Amino acid sequence: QNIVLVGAPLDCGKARKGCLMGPDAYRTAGIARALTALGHSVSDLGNVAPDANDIPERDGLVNLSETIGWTTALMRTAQEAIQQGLPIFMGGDHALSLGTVPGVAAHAAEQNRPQFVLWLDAHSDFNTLETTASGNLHGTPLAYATGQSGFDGFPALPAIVPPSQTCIIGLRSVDLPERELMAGTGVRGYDMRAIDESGVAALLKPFLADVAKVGGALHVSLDVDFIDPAYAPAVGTTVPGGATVREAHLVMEMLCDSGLMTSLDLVELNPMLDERGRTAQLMVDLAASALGRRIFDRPTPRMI
Ligand code: DIR
Ligand code: MN
Ligand code: MN
Ligand code: MN
Repeated sequence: QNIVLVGAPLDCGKARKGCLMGPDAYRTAGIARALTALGHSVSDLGNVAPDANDIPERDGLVNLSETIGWTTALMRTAQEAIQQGLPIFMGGDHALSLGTVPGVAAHAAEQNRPQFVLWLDAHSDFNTLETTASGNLHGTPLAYATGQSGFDGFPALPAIVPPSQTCIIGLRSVDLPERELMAGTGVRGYDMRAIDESGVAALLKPFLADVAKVGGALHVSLDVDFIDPAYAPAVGTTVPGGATVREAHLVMEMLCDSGLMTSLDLVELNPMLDERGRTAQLMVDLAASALGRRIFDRPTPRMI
C-alpha cells in the first residue's frame, strides 16, 4: 500500500505549546522505517503551513484566524494526499482534524463512498464556537465535520460526515453542551466504562461492520489522550483512566484486519512532555499495528 505522510505542525488549538514538534518526533521515532518494513511504500510530503487570511480574532476563542488558516490549507492537502494513497496526518493538535476530516470526506463524496469517522479520544471534541468554555478549538473538530452550526468564519464544508457515521471510543471528559449537542444526532459515543464492561472489540466490531456493509471510507483520528497517561504521558490534556496499551493495539489490529481504514490522524503529541520519546514511539507502534504489524499470523497462532 502507498502511505503518504503529511506533517501538520499546528499548535494553535489550545494554549500549551509543543505539538508543533509532533511531526518531527514521529519521524525521529522511525514512522517511515516502521511502515516500510511492513512492505508499504512510504512517501513524506513534508510539513504543511497555514493559509493567510484576514479573519478577525473573536473574544473567548483562542487563535481563530490561524486555526482557520490551517483548516483551509489542510482541507486542500488532505484532498490531494488521499489521491496518492493512505495519508497519515502527523499532528499537531486535534484542531488539524477541522481540515483533514472534511478534506478526506470530500474525496469520498467524489467517489460516491460514504465517509465514516472513528474518533479515539478521552474527549468528544464536539464543542462549537458558541458552546466552547475554554475557547480551545481543538475541542471542536467533530462538531464541525458533522455539520453542526456555530462555525462562523470557517469555510463551507466540501462534504459533511453524517453524525450517524461517526463513533467515539475512550470518552471520559465530555462537557455538558457537548453531551446535549450530541444527544439525538446518532453519534455513537462509548465511554471508558463501556470498554471496561464489554471490551473494546465488542464496541468496535458493529461499527466496522456498518462501514463494510456500504463500502465506506474510514478515517481514524487517534488522540494521544485516548491512551492512559501512565503509558502515554506526552499530551497536555491527560485524563486518568484511559485505554491500556493493549486495548489501543487491539483497536489498531482490528482496523488492519478489516482493511477499511483509508486515512489516519495522529494528534495531540507534545514531545516537550514526553519521557525519552516513549509516547511518540507508542504512537508509531500503534500506526504500525493498524498497517500490518503482528507477532504471529492469524487466525492460527502457533507456539514457538
Ligand atoms: C474541553 C477539552 N472539552 C474543551 N477538550 C479537549 O476545551 O473543549 N481536550 N479536546 O483535549
Ligand atoms: Mn481530541
Ligand atoms: Mn479524487
Ligand atoms: Mn482529547
